[in-house]
Amino acid sequence: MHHDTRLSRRAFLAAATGTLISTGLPGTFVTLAEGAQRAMAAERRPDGRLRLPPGQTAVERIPDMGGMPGTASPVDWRLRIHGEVDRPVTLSFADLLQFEQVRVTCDVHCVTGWTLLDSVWNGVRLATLVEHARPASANGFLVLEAAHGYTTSIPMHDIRNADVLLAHGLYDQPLPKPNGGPVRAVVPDRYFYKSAKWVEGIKIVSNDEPGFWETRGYSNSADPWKEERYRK
Ligand SMILES: Nc1nc2c(c(=O)[nH]1)N[C@H]1C(S)=C(S)[C@@H](COP(=O)(O)O)O[C@H]1N2
Ligand SMILES: [Mo]
Repeated sequence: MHHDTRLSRRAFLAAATGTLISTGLPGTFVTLAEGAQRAMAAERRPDGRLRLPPGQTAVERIPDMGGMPGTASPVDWRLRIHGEVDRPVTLSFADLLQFEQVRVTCDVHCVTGWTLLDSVWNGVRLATLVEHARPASANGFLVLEAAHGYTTSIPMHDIRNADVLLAHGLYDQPLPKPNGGPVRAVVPDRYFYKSAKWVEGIKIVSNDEPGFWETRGYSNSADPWKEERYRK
């Protein structure tokens, strides 16, 4: 369905990061059986939207979509919250655990066409962390800064959704390194490239700074129900 895109993304990633992406590609992920797919396609969310956004196929478990992992362990990991804030802070992993902990069950949607239903994440709401740093304005953007220069941005008002997290756990286990450990963002209602893995910084800005994929042809708004896959 999106094979050309997948292959070009793979080639691009290999060139951009020096890492060959070997999983999560066409044919290598396990999709739900056809009957289950059809049943899912008829299901709706509490907000009335389709459970499975257009053009998506549900998979059985989370594929590891690659990217270049950060080197931080929970012991040396730091998170810098900076930019247009009144109280810039640097947090350790131990600090992160001092904030209110939440457990969120949600669906995540990769722009290449797979959807993982009912994934379970443990972490801290992004809103909690951002409020801690006292942003200068409520209407700016968050630039999520990951290892090796991967970035993505989300509007400040999007983090009011209680499901938007900085996650350190997946299915109640420490977040595996390939999936972004020790700490990643989870932004469930946007294509999954907005969910930066190996997050090391959150920069608050009043003017948006489109990120890694957003400056390489992908949509900056990334709404799966509007199929906003590519930049117009
Ligand atoms: N730092 C970083 N974060 C990233 C990526 C990446 O390459 N680097 N890929 C994104 C994309 S396109 C997807 S689909 C998800 C994949 O997450 P997973 O590997 O846990 O399945 O991570 C997102 N976050
Ligand atoms: Mo993705």
